[in-house]
Parts: sequence; structure tokens; C-alpha cells
Amino acid sequence: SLLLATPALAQGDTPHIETKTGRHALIVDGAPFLILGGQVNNSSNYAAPLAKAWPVLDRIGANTVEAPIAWEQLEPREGKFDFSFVQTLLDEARQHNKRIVLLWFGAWKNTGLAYTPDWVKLDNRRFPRMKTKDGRDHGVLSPHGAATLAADKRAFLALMTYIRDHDAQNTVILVQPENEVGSYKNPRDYSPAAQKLFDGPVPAALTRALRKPDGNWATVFGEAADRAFNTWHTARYVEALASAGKAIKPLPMYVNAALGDPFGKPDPQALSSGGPQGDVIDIWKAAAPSIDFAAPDIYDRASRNVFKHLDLYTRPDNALMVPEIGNAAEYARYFWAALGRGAIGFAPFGMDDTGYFNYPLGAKRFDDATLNAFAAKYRVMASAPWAKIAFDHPVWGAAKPDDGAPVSAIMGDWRITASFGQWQFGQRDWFPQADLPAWAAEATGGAVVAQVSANEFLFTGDHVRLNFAAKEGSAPGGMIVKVEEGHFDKGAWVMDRVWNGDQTDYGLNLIDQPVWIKVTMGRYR
Ligand code: N0T
Repeated sequence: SLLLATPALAQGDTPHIETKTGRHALIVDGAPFLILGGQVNNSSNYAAPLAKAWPVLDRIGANTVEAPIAWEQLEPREGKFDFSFVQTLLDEARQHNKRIVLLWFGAWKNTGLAYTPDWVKLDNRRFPRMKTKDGRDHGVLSPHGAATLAADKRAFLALMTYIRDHDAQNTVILVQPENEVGSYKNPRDYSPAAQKLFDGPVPAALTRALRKPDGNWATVFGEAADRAFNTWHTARYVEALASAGKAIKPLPMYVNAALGDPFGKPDPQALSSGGPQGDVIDIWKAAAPSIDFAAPDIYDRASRNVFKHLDLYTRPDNALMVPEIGNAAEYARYFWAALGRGAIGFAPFGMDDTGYFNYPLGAKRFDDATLNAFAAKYRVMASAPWAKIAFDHPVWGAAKPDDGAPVSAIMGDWRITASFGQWQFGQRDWFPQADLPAWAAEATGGAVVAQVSANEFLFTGDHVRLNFAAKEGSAPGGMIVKVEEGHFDKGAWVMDRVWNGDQTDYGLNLIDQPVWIKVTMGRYR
């Protein structure tokens, strides 16, 4: 039988990322942990709106809240810190049995400086904005501002110190210094001081990491030089926060990216230049070794783009996590696509009942269908030791693509195919008169599969049909031997019933009641 018991709880073990054979796990309380998250709205970092987050987070079955701490609220007057909301967040998260991903809204929030305290915003001499090419102020702080870094870092370290001293139980499991860093419509700082740096040599640490020849920014990076330069310096700034923060409490830290078109030629004017988009992860890795991973904020509904973004952040040196995704129902299916790439976490954005919705990025409003789209998935995942399974075994996932076509993968000797938009009985072409199910026209459906031994698979999903077969060209006689539905008890598989007959004759169908299925393949002789 499948034994998945977790090791004894390692007391006082600070959360961290572990990597083996190219797979990653977020270790919390000594065991792999899957973030079933929800991010609150931007201005929900006060006690009253936070109270309106818990019912939504409970409704979807989240185990983690992602919540901002604003520099302006932590240090309203220079050197005078106010930790009252931090403590409220810790207290309430514990009461509601949630872990916390702490978002530090400092110098950069969606690139802008809106979350800095007034004494920063209003003092452009001490905390300089970037300059445009024609010498105007750009509304983004320069990453070259030494005083900006010193002040931002001091506040961030005050926050990390507070967490070290008031969170021995590690309610906070992950920290995001800054939010969607970079600069829109001005690829870098063109101030004289920045220009001097730009005309100088590219740091050897970067040319070495990228296996590029030495030279100045323009000669090494050509037309991508402005963006490469701002990326390096922004990442160095964030590295200064992260490395000093980890020296206080070594929590894992990540950065999030506002994404562009993953197939198009990157336009440094349109992108948040400096941010950790998929094509510049290598610069971030070289500049910011204290950052555990870069992560995509997904507000693109096109499935082809979403799959590409997920692929770009799935690397042996980068754990995949989706710290933000639109909270409309059609994004929920990408949960399966993310987990199938080994994601350590997933969080729709705007998960509180304050009345704000960021449509067209996410939902127009919450209705039952929208909340259920996330809740049903979180519920079935919370019932399994998925993070450990996915750390120890190969996994694959599928979400219904926009064209509705089936998708398949080879795992070992077997081919697994996910198809969408069918009733559970038979094949569509047998019953040309029958109507199609409602979900055939909806952007819903997906599954995730783990190969737990050569011939054994675990999977779950919704609005999907899975077929398991011998892969083409393999020895004859391959077949499904047994299909079990079951649950996990202290990490071990417990069979509840065997699926057979209608439940297996036309593929294995999961619609709106996702459960765990174990499939055993074999070969007759
Ligand atoms: C996200 C969220 C929040 C033309 C948007 C996405 C969050 C931040 N930004 O609600 O502001 O704090 O991380 C930016 C996506 C821009 C798309 C513009 C398309």
C-alpha cells in the first residue's frame, strides 16, 4: 500500500524551500506544505477590512492569507514604528487557522511609490524619483537612491524583527519584499548618476552568470540594455532587503512579476522594466541569491499564455508559485496546471468582502459558482498530503485549453489523456441528439496526476475525463488493472470503493465532486 506518512514535526524549524531532483517543496513545521491561498485587496491592510477577508477565505477553504503591510502604516513618522496591524494580522490568522504570506509594500508597489510614508513621498531630494530621458521626474523611485534603500531596509528589518520576536510558531511562512517592482514607460533611471553607472562595466557576477563577454551595458545587452540595467539594480536593491531580513529570521522570500506577452518581443516601455518577468529570471538569480524564487502574477485569460508563463517559472532553480491570479471562475482551472508543474502554492487575488473587484483582470463579483470553482479544488487538495507526494514523485497536470482540445502526457510506460466537456457516459459522437453538458461551453476543467510508482497513479480533478493507456510502441497487453476511490488517513491511502462498469468503461470522469482516485496499470501475458 501507499505509505505517505510525514516525519515527526521538527519543532522550531523555520519555513524554508527544499529542492531535490529538480522538484521543490515549501517546508512548514518540518513537512511539505501546499499554499491554498487567497490574497486580500490592496487596502485591506487594516483591522476592519481584514475582518471581511476571513469569511471569503474560509468559504474557499484557504489555508493561507496573503496580506500587505504598508511602509506608510508601519513607519508613519520616521523612526516611529507602529506594529498594531501586524499583530492584528498574526492574531486573527491564528484564530482562523491560516498561515500568512507577508507582502511588504515598500518603495515599489506595482512600481509606484504610493505606499511609502509621506516623509518619503514628499522628499524628492533625499528619495529621488527616476529621471526620464528628457530629464523629467518619473513617478517611480530610483533603485540607485542610497537613502531610499537605507530607509526602506530599516523599515523592512523592523518588520522582520517584529516577526522574529512575535511569531515563534511561524504563522508567517513566506515574505514578499516589495510588489511588482520595476518601472512602466521609463525603462531605467536616466539621471546623471545612473547614466554614469550605465556607461560603466556590467558587473562580472552578471556577465559570468549569463556567460556573456565583459563590456558596458550597451555593448553587452544591445537594445535590451536599459531593461537589463534596471533589472540588475532593482534586484540588487531587493537582495539588500532580503539578505538582511533573512539574517534576522531566515524565512523564504520571493518576488512577483507583472507579466507581459510571453510570446512577444519584450517592449521595455510597456513592461514593468526591472521586474522579474520570465525572460529575465537569470538576471534576478545572479543579482538576488537571497530571493528563493520569482513568481508570476497571472491576469491573462488566454490559456496558451498562462501555460507559457507557468513553464517559464518552472525551473530546477525556481520553485513555481502563483502568488496572484485573477479571482474569476475561469482562472480556477489553472490551479491544476500549476500543481501539475509542481507548484508550491496558488492564490486568487482580491479575496475579501470589501466590495472591490478588479474586473477585467478578475471577477466582476463573487457568486457561488466563482467561489465554488476555487473551493472545490482547495477542499480535495486539503484532504491529501499533496505537497509531499509532488515533492517525492513526478506529477503532471492539465487545465482545459481555450480550444477545449484534449491534452495528454507520457508518464513512464503510460499515456494519460485529459479531455473536457463530456457527459460521464459514453462518447459524444454516439449520441448526436443529446445536448452537451453546460461545462462544455465553459472555461472549466482540469486534473492533476502523480506517478507514485511505475504502474500506480493518484489523481483528482474536476469537469474532466482521464484515460490511461499503454503508450504507443510499448510492449503489448498494457491495461488498467484497478481503479480505486479513496482518501488519506495520516498520509496513508485508504481505499473506499473500487470503480468499475460505467464508472470506468468510458474513461474516469470527475465532474463537480472531485475525489481522489488511484489507478493501477498492468500488462497481461
Ligand atoms: C496586481 C493587482 C494588485 C493592460 C491588480 C496587476 C496587486 C498587483 N497588479 O489588481 O494591484 O497588488 O500585484 C497588474 C496587471 C496590469 C495589467 C494591465 C493590462
